[in-house]
Amino acid sequence: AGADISSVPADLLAAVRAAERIVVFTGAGMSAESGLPTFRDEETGLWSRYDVSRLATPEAWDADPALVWAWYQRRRFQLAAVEPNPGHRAIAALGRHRRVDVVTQNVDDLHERGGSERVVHLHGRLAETFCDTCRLPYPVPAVDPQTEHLEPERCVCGGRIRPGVVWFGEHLPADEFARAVDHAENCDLMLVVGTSGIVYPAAGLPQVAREHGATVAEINPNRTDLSEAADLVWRAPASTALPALLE
Ligand code: BJW
Repeated sequence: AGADISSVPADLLAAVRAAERIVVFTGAGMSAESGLPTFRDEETGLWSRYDVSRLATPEAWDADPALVWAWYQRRRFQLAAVEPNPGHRAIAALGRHRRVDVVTQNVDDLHERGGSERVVHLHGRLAETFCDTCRLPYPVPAVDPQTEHLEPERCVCGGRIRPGVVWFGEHLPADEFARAVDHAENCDLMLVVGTSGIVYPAAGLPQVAREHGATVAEINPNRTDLSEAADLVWRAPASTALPALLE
């Protein structure tokens, strides 16, 4: 479904036009129309097909690193084959003449490839890899594994090379989270795009923004845990809503 400027809610358009500092807080729905699956959408979501406890936890890594590594290598490989969508590009375009900070839960790099320069990654980056023991960065190329299992490479220290993402039960990178809180406290508009708002502490950021006086607007085709607390809601997909709203 397309969204042109005439379908943009007037109060949302007015909020964007009035804002001096905008935070765009994004989740997997932001990249869905680029071809990357979300986590929790029924049928298409990654976790309708995979068991999260076997893949996205430190316990999963300890139990079967080859299973986890193969899954992430496949996703890293897929990422190289997709492109930013018009939503990513619209956010970047707005950032060229306004202060826009992107705070993303996404592990893809589509905001950067779409042209955004100010991007905080709360849950790490698929493109990065590091040693699970000495924790030094250890870049390895993305490959498409032909099997369910793929042994991770070894670091010189003997540790295993793991994906540079934040699993359940792991702490978010402290510096990135601190920057996200700072942006939330100091913006006057937060656009919450394509996140279910289930995963904490990231999902607490809209509340931080509200408590500091910002308007919070949700852009999502579906209702979420954050909808009720949002000042404005637009039920629309990111790739058409954002260009109509921001450009
Ligand atoms: C569209 C669209 C379109 C579709 N356009 N929209 C309080 C209570 C209970 C538990 C906790 C708590 N606080 C913390 C926890 C534990 C846990 C947690 O939050 N659990 C909850 C599930 C309850 N949090 C953590 O463990 C975090 N760490 C932490 O808290 O550290 C402190 C600590 C340490 C030790 C002990 C205790 C505390 C870490 C969280 C790490 C999250 N990692 C993942 C995986 C990353 C790697 C990977 O990619 O594999 O991050 S989980 C996954 O969920 C991923 C995402 O970033 C994250 C959020 O998902 P997102 O982006 O919202 O996606 P979906 O699929 O959920 O939603 C998609 C949305 O898009 C939907 O709304 C659609 O409608 C929409 N959509 N098409 C626009 N075209």
